[in-house]
Amino acid sequence: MTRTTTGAVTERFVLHRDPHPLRVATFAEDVRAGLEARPYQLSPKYFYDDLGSALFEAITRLPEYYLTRVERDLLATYGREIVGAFGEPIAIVELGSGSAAKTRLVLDAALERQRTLVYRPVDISADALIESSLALTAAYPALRVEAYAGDYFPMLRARRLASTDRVLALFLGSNVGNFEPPDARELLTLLASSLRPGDGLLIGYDLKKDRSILELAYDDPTGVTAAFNKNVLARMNRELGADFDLDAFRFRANWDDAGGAVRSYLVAERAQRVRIPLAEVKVDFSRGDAIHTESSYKFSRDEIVALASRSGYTERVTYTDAGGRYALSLLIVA
Ligand code: SAH
Ligand code: AVI
Repeated sequence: MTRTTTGAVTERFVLHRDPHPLRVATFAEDVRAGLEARPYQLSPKYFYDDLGSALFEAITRLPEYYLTRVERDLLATYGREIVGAFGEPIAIVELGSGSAAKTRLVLDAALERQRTLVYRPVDISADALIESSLALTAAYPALRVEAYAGDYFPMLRARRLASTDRVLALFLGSNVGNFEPPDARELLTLLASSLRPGDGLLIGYDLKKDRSILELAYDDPTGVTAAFNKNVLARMNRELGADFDLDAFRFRANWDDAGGAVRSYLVAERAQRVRIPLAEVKVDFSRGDAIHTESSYKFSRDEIVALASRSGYTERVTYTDAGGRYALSLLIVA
């Protein structure tokens, strides 16, 4: 079913969303499939309920998590040049917008060139999406927000982004790194097919670097990232009636050099049975059993350019910080 509910929240903010009961059923089905699989796995998209989005925002402020700060600096330096690569007016689409804090740098650059602007954020975290959309329409009188609360894939398959305007799509924050390579390719291909030749995709990604820097960025000493991961257990307790004991799991993040990703896990500290009534599943964990919660792939520029060309884009320009930590590539739909 692809029913959605749509409503004008304010005069310049329209929200499209999946009806709530369907979202809970999908969560339950995905949890059952992931905990019946070996090794156990859960999709990182379920980190992001209201609390998960707030914990992610806290991560972006950690000294060890350099990604957000470096990307913000790149957008502050090159935002005008990026927007200037297109004729005006443009509309801006964003996948996984979150708080959209860095997006403001792109909106500022666009609004220097055109009087009004349409911004179309997509995010699975409805609370974060509504909060950021309200904040943006309040801060930018010339902005109209058409937001979509839901998963990227069904939204793109339903062609909800079709537009006659020139579009600059944003996929920031190394979000692409949370997809397995075939899924990243499918997502970028779907996005290209919803855009038109000549439209742009600005993709932000973390570059490969020393293991020690990466492992510290993903397992910070304050434990914010551990709490962010454990929130998926808490969320199953809240929404699916599960009885996870959060203290019985320990968080671990390791750089997998062969795979090119930081892999995150929640590891059972002791043997235990967990019941998840709404997913109709019982799991008997042995001590040391790990649930894979997230992969964060790291890239070289060449890898992104190759992924882009297999997905229907050509590279216009790539920007990197002086330390070579992070990159933004402006891709054009071929
Ligand atoms: N762009 C922001 C936020 C990144 S966090 C930044 O760079 O800081 C990742 C965001 O993507 C979250 O807001 C999360 O809710 C959203 N997200 C993750 N998986 C998603 C999916 N499958 N479909 C839609 N949104 C998703
Ligand atoms: C949103 N995503 C790109 C983050 C990342 O870096 O993989 C999520 C995150 N996980 C742990 N810290 C941050």
